Amino acid sequence: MAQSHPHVLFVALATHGHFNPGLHLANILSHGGVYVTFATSSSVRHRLPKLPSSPNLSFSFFSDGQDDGFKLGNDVVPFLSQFERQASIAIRQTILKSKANGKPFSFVVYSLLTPWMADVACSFHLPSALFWNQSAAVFAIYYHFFNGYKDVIGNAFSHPSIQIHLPGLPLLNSKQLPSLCNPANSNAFVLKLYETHFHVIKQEPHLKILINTFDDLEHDALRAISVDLIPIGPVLPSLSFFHPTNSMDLKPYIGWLNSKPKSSVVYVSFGSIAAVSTAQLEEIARGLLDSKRPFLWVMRKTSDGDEGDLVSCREELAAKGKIVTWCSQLEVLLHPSIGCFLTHCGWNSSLESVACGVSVVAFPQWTDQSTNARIIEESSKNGVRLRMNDDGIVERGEIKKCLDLVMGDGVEGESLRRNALKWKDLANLATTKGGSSNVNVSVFLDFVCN
Ligand code: BUP
Repeated sequence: MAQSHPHVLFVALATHGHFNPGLHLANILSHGGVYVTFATSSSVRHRLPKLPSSPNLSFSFFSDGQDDGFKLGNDVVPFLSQFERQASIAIRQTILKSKANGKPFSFVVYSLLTPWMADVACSFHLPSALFWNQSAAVFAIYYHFFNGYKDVIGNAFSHPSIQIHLPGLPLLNSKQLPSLCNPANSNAFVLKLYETHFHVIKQEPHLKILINTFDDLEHDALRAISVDLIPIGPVLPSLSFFHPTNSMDLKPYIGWLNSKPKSSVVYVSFGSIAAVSTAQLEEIARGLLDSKRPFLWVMRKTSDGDEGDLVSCREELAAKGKIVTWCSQLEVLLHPSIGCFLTHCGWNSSLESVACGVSVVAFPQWTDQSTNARIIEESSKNGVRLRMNDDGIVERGEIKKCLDLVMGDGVEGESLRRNALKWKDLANLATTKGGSSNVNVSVFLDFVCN
């Protein structure tokens, strides 16, 4: 029987890679006839992406100790453990309050790295679903890792020249596996969170697992293991909402992009967490200058200081390109002057480049990004991956070479750009009415409402 007022509690971690897609999904669900309360840290309040408004979406913010401004250093453990501690208390209170207010929750959706939410939901007898905001390939690799293949995967890291076979997946080498699986430098705390997710999945074989990908993009990876994954991506708001020509306020960097020829600009961003070394930053700067193309570069302030101060050629960079500390990435990727995305391959950035039809120069840093770079280079073939030297640095010559390849007139560049546009169409098809992801969202909504 359909519930009169289905009310979903959506919980997401307070980092952009998690709350951005989480909020987009919460918004999509709220447009599908359910009330959604999006619960996350109050530090997110000022960092929320622009969204089409929805009367059925509300927020519940709680303190995670970062209220004076979000600071995430290279060590994510204090942040994650504090988030878990404070969130699990606050969310229990939110659930109790919703009962007292006569708008009780009927369903919980929680995203990656909040596996403790399964217990919280269970203790209130609420059904729950996991929103896996990484790729299906990464899901399948972790699945194998926690189900008998830890040594095989570890061996790949000890012998970088070998390729390993994991059931249902293509041959993979250590540069294509999530870095957390490397026994030499794995972050035990974060790995434990992943392990808990897979423990929950084993305990609850009927757990709905929504995944931010789409069938055409990861057809084989979605079927690599015997867990039922529900592809609903790319989870993004309608892109017309983000189109620069629809923007009410003209941001200075959009004004700058407006002054550049079509497909001429390199957009550079390493996401909201990863920080590159000073030596690497210098090579990127020199590679960009040598390529003689205009660029828009997101240089974030990090716990180590302003990345821009670390580059010797800062003035030259400012003369040739535009440097910002943050931008509205979807608006930028949709801008006609963007010709290529030099990216760290966070899964959101990878999917956003697909959805916007922008070809990629892939520069993965850690966690799932190496696997994402493999998808870009070998599966969707909408980009190339930079190669490191023996000291682990990508040199300026390599950066210039790859930018020239992706943006140049050669056959390879043309093919990458054609593929990028093909994927844009396929992503759009998947999410429009009747498309594979759109149908999956509708089926999930029926499940939540009944
Ligand atoms: Br930087 C930046 N503007 O300037 P990923 C990022 N974003 O809108 P991450 C902006 O943050 P993980 C900026 O569009 C994407 O939705 C971007 O997520 C947005 O990388 C999100 O790409 C970044 O997944 O997370 O944040 O480094 O470590 O999970 O890869």
